[in-house]
Amino acid sequence: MASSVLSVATQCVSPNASSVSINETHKGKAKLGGSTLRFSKSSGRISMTVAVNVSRFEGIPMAPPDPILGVSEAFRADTNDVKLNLGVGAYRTEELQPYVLNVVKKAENLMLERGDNKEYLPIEGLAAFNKATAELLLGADNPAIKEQRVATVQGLSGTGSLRLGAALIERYFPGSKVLISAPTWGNHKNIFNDARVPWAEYRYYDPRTVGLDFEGMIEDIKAAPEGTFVLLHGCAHNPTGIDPTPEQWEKIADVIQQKNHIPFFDVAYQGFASGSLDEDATSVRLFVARGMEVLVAQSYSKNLGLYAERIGAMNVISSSSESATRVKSQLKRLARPMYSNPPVHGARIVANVVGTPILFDEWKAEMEMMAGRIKNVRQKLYDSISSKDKSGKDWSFILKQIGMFSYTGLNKNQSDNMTNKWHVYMTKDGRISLAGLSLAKCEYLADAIIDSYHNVS
Ligand code: PLA
Repeated sequence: MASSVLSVATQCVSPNASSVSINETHKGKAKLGGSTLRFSKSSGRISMTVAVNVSRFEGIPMAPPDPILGVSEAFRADTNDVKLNLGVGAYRTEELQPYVLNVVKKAENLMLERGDNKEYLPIEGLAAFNKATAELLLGADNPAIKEQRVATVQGLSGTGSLRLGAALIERYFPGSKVLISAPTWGNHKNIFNDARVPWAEYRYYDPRTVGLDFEGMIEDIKAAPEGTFVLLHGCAHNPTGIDPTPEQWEKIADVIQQKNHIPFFDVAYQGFASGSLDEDATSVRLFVARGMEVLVAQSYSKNLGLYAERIGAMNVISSSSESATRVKSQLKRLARPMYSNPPVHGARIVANVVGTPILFDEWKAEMEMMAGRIKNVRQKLYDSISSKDKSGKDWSFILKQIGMFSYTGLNKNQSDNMTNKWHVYMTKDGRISLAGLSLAKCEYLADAIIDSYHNVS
């Protein structure tokens, strides 16, 4: 622990005091319990400072572990071989190993061959990346892109891009609220709290049907004051895995348009939900095609497996190119004092993969493979649970959910039992990441879920 000076006392102290020694240079120190006394002598007076092992950070309390990333820390500490990490949404192979996509390795080789330098990027990021990411999101021939109505700024993956969007709201829409789904990805609340943007919830999940509370959602969006930002998950809703149908998306767009709200999409799983980049972007494109102004945060953590590269983007689709230019200038102004400019490596990988037709096609195939593996374990988990559980409970919701997660409906006690008894690590809201599950472990997981569901209240 760092020691700090608690008090400075200037007093006459005999240099001959038993525990004290003063050297030739008239300076000295002595130990007293856990404290250190320091002396210096000037003009016949001895000044004494008492350094005690009490930190000036004493007033800072211990933060709780993160509800998602903290699960990985607990997992690492468990020495039991049967342990399974279904906490964080990170793709694993059937052997439960992290996976670096082949297209990523190829893009990195290209970068190495070219000998790309490490100069700072502009504040808004790599131009080739910004172009590629907006086109991937909206479709290259989208009129909004052609009309230069899209302000795109490279961000620190999905989280950093959301944070930048939140900062824009805080600065230019003071007092405006953001409506978020109940439940939502836990970090959404932290992001808006830290950006000092007030938020409220709209109904989303109906525990009775283990499905979407569509009526509740529409009512709550309707009831919000005009000009509210509505945070929507572009696809593969986290944590529930429940997405609106295309017809429901149209109705959601109707209400948002009627109420003059501003949709704010979080697109963290494009291509990862259905296996198709275009299909997973239909929600966003539907709003843009209506001429609405839309905010979209993108992430390449999951679909390109670039988790630690922190690559994503904040896009603002505006109704005019002039306002898009102004918005972009302000996004840059917000970014500069926060992190100055974004990292280049992930941006180059994305730009190379999206901009090289052979790599782009290979990426799509690898994404289909990953999405397919998740669908396979989803099916196997359902088959295992429904054949083992004789209680008659309907587990078909597992198959109806989409994306990397399954929202099991297990409560906190039951989730604790999964971890404490079965060494299955998961978030306490009952979410499991199927991307961290193998076909080989489905039977084991089914036993754990059945035990926790029926034997723990
Ligand atoms: N938005 C949603 C809906 C997410 O689920 C996540 C990641 C992000 C944004 C941000 O990811 P990024 O910053 O890496 O781009 N959610 C994970 C990881 C996969 C996490 O909590 O950080 C999850 O396990 O929920």
